[in-house]
Amino acid sequence: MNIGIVCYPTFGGSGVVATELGKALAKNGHRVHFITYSQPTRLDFFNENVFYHEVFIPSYPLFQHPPYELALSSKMVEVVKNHQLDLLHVHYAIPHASAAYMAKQILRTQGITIPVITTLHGTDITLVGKDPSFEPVVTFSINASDGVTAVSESLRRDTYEQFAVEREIEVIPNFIDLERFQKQKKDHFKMAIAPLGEKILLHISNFRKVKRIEDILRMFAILRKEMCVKLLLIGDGPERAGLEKMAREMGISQDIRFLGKLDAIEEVLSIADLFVMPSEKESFGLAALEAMACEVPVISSNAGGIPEVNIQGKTGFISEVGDYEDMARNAAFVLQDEQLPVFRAHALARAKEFDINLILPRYEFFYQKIVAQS
Ligand code: GMT
Repeated sequence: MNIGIVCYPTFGGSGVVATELGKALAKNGHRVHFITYSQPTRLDFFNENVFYHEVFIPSYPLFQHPPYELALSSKMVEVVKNHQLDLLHVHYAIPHASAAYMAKQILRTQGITIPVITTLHGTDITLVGKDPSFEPVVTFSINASDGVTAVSESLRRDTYEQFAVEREIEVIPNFIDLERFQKQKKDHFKMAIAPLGEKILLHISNFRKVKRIEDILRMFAILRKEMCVKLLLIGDGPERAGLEKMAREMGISQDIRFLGKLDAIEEVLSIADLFVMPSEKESFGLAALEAMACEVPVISSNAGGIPEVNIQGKTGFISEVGDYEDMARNAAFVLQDEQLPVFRAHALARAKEFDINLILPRYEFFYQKIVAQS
């Protein structure tokens, strides 16, 4: 098939899922056209079936906010026409689903039918999309899509509860490339970070408020009174400066490293003993799945779709959002030398259930179904 993928090119989860999906489809012989405003972070290889079309937004002094959505629709029209696309698959509803609707209408006037599939990722529904500034457009454009998928059962439920959506929503969970995400031997790195054999806790995110990283600092402060631990924090975002200050004020900063944005996260995951995800909202928790694939158990909140990934008492533990004391107790349990290998093995086994080779055919099947119906 000739598939157009529209996504955010950034480090965020939806962009990563879209890019990895496109790469896997290309390897399977489909021609994949990425349409976005800059080269997706993980689109770092050459493949004869992968094409990248940059959306250019002309500036003009009148525009306080450059109209990205219009430029995106125009680019979609151009790519669909010139490359004979069979379908457009947009990731994250805002503004991609409504931009695709506009492109579809324009193409219809030119006698071209293009099915649109929208994949809902999380905050497009649970946070941003609910805002009255966006809600009518989000509801309309989801209903106007030819096919809709959500990355978890929880997100599917939230969508029906919070929007007047009548479309059938297919749940296709996120996936993992087990060739890339596997535990590597990185003893020298582990020695450098934890020379006394300290256990290593890890968190990766975009450092937004919704991630509740302050709970990690609080649970870490409790835990380090009981055992020798280090905390690594990967990523960057609006909360980082405040968290660094908080760590200094709590007197725990000597055991914490803020590593900033990193690409080769599987290398850091390879030396981690525990992954922490205390989010207030999380439709799936891709970072937790990446950790599990590298044999790292997960201490998490019970937000959204996380319990569909992290299994209580098996691959880690789940606590109520905000209950950092419970998270600290659970972490201390998992990190015991006789427990850790068992949790590690369960984490890997669970991650294998989300192998990209199992999930990719579900997208291909869905594509065929939607194209046949259109
Ligand atoms: O986590 C974020 O804030 C980024 C966000 C995104 O859309 O880029 O991630 C969402 O999509 C990911 C991929 O489907 C999910 O794994 C994340 O759980 C989800 N984030 C939230 O729901 C907060």
